[in-house]
Amino acid sequence: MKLSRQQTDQGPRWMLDGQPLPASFTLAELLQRHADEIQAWLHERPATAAGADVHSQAVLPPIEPMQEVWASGVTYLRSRDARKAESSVADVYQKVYEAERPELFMKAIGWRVVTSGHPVRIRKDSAWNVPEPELVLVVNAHGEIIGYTAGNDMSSRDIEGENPLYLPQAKIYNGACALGPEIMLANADAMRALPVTLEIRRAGAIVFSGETSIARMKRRLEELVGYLYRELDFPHGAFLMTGTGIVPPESFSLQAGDAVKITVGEVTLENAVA
Ligand code: DO4
Ligand code: MG
Repeated sequence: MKLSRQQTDQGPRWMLDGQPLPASFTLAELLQRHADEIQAWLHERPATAAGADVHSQAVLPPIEPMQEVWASGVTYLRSRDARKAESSVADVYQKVYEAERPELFMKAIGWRVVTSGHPVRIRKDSAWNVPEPELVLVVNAHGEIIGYTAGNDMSSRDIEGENPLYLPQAKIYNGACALGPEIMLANADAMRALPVTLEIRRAGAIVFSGETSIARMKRRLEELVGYLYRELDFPHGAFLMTGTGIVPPESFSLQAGDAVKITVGEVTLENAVA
């Protein structure tokens, strides 16, 4: 089952497998259910008859304004090596890759998120920028993984490389977080070997492409969620980016006009760089 959110002539509306859910449906309410109740609960929501009276106008990010997006870092060997190469203090990345406690940071609040068809941005005060294609977990209020989507953790490598304490500025700015466009409802077992691909085009030609698999991640998905929920409540549920396993070479930086295409399992996220 696939959830998406669209702007319609009647306002923002959640869709289930392309059919409008009742106007009263919210993701926050769905994410208060336990994982084993969700399918039945969704089947009880009558879709608007054939969507007859609802006309879609634009795709919206599959998140509500109050939901938080968190992110994990250095969960793949490739990310550890890229951080070590860019940083003036390479040691911290080696240590966090090996540590029991993962790196987790807040990436965005729902209203800041963009989705396919909307631009992502690079900071004006940064000269070295990359997209980070990531599996994004959708987690309910009880800390259970109930679905996934695709994500782009846009990152300024020179800012983080100068000093790891600049991480929030390298990671959090306008247009830095893209998710969606759909949420695939699935349990963690269905995600363990999902393929992830990244393709970047410039003036129509591919300038970088790469692929990986969730199976190459060092940490377990439940482990990342377990740390996030240890001392933090998410009454409306949460989204957790799980880290990148694809990093373009050191010589590469995004430019305005580039087209970024990320596929995670069955979800494809496409954004132009503003
Ligand atoms: O330590 C910095 C963040 C790394 C990151 O975002 C990633 O590995 O995906
Ligand atoms: Mg990342």
